[in-house]
Amino acid sequence: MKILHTSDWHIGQRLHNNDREEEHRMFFDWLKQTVITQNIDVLLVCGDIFDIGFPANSVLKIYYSFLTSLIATNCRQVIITGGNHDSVSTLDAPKEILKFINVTVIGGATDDPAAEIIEIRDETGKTAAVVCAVPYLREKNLRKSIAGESFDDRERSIREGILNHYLQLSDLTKTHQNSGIPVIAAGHLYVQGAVISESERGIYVGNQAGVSISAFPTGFGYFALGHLHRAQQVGSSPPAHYSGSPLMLSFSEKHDKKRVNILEISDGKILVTDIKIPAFRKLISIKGSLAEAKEKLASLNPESQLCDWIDLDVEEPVHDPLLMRLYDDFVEDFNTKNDHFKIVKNMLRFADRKQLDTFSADSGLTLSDFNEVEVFEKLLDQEGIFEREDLISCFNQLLQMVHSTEKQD
Ligand SMILES: [Mn+2]
Repeated sequence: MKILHTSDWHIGQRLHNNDREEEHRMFFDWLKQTVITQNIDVLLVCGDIFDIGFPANSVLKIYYSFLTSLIATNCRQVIITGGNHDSVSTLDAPKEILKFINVTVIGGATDDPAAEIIEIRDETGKTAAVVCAVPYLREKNLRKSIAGESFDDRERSIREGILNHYLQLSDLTKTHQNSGIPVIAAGHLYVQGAVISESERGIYVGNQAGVSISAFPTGFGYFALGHLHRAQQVGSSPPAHYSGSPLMLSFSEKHDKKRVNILEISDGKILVTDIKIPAFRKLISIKGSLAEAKEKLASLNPESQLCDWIDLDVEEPVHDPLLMRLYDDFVEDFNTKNDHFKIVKNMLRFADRKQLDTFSADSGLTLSDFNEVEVFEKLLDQEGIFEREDLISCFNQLLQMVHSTEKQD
């Protein structure tokens, strides 16, 4: 029996305001073909299905089209769990209907961890594996907040809450474990020591709140993780893997090899392999003086199926207003004349000028390098506000309302 583990689809994501729907459609075509050619029985998706809580109808359409396209395949069961980007109610709303096409949705945690336990049967109806489909655990699922509590105490109790959740699931699946049936634990969380990239929007998980993989209870045969966008293995016994996002969600992921993980279960053993996802477009960073950048841009060869996206970072030694004008014209002209390449992010800096905006004081970053939540978090940092989960979740809701009204079709 084969399970395909993927996560962090982020359908509806925009990169520097550029739509990715075409890439997502191509990914889902590829995924459906992979399900067929690899004879996948179960598809397990570990959170962050959508990029925002209330996605546009065109985004929902991509999701439902994909799920229904699996009906004609050998995939007998799809398990969808919610991530920190997902709204529990958006994911859960079609749950009852999706059941009829063998899609199980666990949008958020409830008081009953047993609801997350899904038995996977083989063709003969025998239980071949068990998936503990743990969604993103929100602070309210994990602990009661205590007035006057320190930041460290709060993080410690979040960690304990996470581990306790998995402990309950391990206890609840003891019978299966004792009969040699592999139990797979899903999760949408940060595991200590894992490598993060720029596109992960931290809601409450600062690095300190990460749980060490060795602290998890025993009894699981594999940890199927989501949350981090870089595919990586974070534990070996039992194997613990982040499948990573199928698309490069930020320029910091431009060299990442995107993949899905395949678990092959036979005789109670799990063999883990992975399959590379084709890059439908490349993300390219170009740095240098304007002349150097022009030369590098001219030497690019169109190789991708879709237009490649470019992050152009030009630095000139001496401040020159005329050059600023030439630069803007160049970027505009380049984008008008090119079908295969598009500059989606660009910056012109002068070495003799200190940047005025606070974001770039020491890092060389400008406001456009940050997403809205990161800017809000910087404000909280600046104001020394540590009780931030409610504020950030309120800010996210507002942001999602803005995003979901921005684009309607
Ligand atoms: Mn994510």
